[in-house]
Amino acid sequence: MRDNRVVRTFRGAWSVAGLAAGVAGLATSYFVAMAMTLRDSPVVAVANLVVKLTPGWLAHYLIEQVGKLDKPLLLLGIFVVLALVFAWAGRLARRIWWAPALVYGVLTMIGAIAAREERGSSAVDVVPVAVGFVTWLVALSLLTEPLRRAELAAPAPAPAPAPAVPDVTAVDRLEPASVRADHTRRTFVIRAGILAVGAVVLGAAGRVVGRGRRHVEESRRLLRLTQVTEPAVPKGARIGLEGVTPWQTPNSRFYRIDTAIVVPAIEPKNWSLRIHGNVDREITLTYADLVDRRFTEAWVTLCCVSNEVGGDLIGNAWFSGVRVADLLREAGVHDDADAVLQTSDDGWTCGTPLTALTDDRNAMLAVAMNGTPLPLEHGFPARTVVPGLYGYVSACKWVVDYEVTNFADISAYWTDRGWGEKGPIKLASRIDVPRSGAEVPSGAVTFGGVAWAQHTGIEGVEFSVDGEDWTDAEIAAVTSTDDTWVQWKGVAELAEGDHTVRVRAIDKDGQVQTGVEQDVLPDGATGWHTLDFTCT
Ligand SMILES: Nc1nc2c(c(=O)[nH]1)N[C@H]1C(S)=C(S)[C@@H](COP(=O)(O)O)O[C@H]1N2
Ligand SMILES: [Mo]
Repeated sequence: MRDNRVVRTFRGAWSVAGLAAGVAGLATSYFVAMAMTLRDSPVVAVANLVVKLTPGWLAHYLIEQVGKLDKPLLLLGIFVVLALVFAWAGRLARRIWWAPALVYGVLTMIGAIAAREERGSSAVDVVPVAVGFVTWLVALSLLTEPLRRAELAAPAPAPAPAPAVPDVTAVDRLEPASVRADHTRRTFVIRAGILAVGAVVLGAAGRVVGRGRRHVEESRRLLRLTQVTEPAVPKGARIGLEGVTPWQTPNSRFYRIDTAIVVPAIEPKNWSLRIHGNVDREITLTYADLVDRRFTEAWVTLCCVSNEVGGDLIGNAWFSGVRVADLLREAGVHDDADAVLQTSDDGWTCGTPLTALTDDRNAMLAVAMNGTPLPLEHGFPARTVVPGLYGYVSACKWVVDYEVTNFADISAYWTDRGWGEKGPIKLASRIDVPRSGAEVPSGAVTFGGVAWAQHTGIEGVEFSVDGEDWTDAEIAAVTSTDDTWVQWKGVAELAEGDHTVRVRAIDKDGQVQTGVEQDVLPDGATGWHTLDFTCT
């Protein structure tokens, strides 16, 4: 006689296995995200991505229908979809054991893309989804293994089932088989139970672990930095050509480089900076001390030494903070010192030339970026910004220690790894328009981009098409400090066909940007940015 009861129970069990495995993976990924103090768990990152991808008209329609674009509602929706997909993956496993891996792979890809789209994300931010993926695979095989055994042990339906199911008709129907089935069923229930409890425990632990960052985000949100002003892009800084990188880089688009797998989450009240070493008086500055001091504000273009020719590891923001020169003067720097060894809360170090911190440039212990307290990823609550030096020798984020010292006596994170000691930013320029490989109408073709020579200033920009003579480009007005990049544009009359354009800049010392190509290691790339495009 056909035993439908057993078969039906099992089909449900496969869905339950899928669901339990799915939840377990969500829990581990959530926990890892919180332990890494990432801004959001993968699911929340996906919700953010959905919001970002929702076309304007649809958002508008939803707002009219539902009243607002509701994040909790969206999250609920995502969880419902996930639950269905998880259950489906479990059922797929019954017939095609490897099919769930594909389903999980797709979910993992979506999660990884969402994680990378998060503000200030870095490559390691995909670790939580990767952990979730592994959890899904392990948990599902743990749960489906007893189910497979139970199916083999269970009395088979009378007519042979679909061919993909192993031929179990030969299994005997005596007592031991059903005992075995009972046993494997118990194994299944126990494993599912352990996974469920584990998921709940991890979820709770993740909440506790993530609380640190949430508190700091909240403290940051509540800060009122009265001396910080809103950024106002100087008149004339924009060249007015579409496609050229915006002069001001919003915090959400600002490149991020650091060695921190876990972004330090520091409460302002727990932060202090110690200034010591070759000084008359050691100083310890609290956050309250810091924001009580007189502020300085400036546009500064930060650049990474790892920025390749034509690369985008560069950004321009309005920074607010106190002058490092003033702090060092109060500490009383000894004459024989030539360096400040900066240390961040996470132990990263850099050695900065003392002169760059004490001369007339606006070297700053910054607390705000583009008019808001520093984002956690960019060094909250305080970081150093030194115009004219690459980040790796100057722009210490989450900085907690300035040791006045000598280059001869110190080693720092990147200089230990073969990078140059001093790190002045090199004169450079980039083409943003047209894009490499673009097709543009023949005739008058417009070129544009940015050029920089922080703390020296850009005098001019030249471009050359198809190896012809260098032509002067028009450059936008520069701010008074010369510490920012400059937008440029130019026009050339071109016939149909393939073309090549290159750019070079001239700084205010009269130095012409070199065409000698050099790699980023050890102290920054050189060479002319060159790209190909086609006129149609
Ligand atoms: N604590 C800390 N500060 C750091 C780094 C780091 O790894 N750790 N990287 C430096 C490098 S190499 C650069 S280019 C800048 C980048 O700053 P940003 O991430 O705010 O753009 O930060 C600098 N400050
Ligand atoms: Mo860097």
